[in-house]
Amino acid sequence: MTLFRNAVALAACIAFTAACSSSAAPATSAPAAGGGGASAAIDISGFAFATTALEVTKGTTVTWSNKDNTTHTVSSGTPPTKDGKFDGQVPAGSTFKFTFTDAGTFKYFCSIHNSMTGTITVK
Ligand SMILES: [Cu+2]
Repeated sequence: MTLFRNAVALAACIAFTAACSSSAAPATSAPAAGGGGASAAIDISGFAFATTALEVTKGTTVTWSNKDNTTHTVSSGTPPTKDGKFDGQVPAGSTFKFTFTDAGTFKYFCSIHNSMTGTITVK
């Protein structure tokens, strides 16, 4: 009887541990290897990137938030040519994230509205 009860307690403990560790994982975003794990945010509003020139450190994750009622894209390159480094479609109310792991100057634009441009400088 005691043995059975211990087995139940052990099973409950394992289940709890598993549930606990799986729910804890997404709560904090672990920094990518070699990165600083910093974050930055850019709003997309009024058919423009609110911050057109942003300087970040290597490993920073930039999140673009589309506040407009239409879809935009965050496409690396200069209009109208994408260079393929990143290319996110951002529906109204949605976000796009990209982590900059290499130093350099990264120009981007909206491939739907080519007048929308921005630059991320990674140091
Ligand atoms: Cu757009």
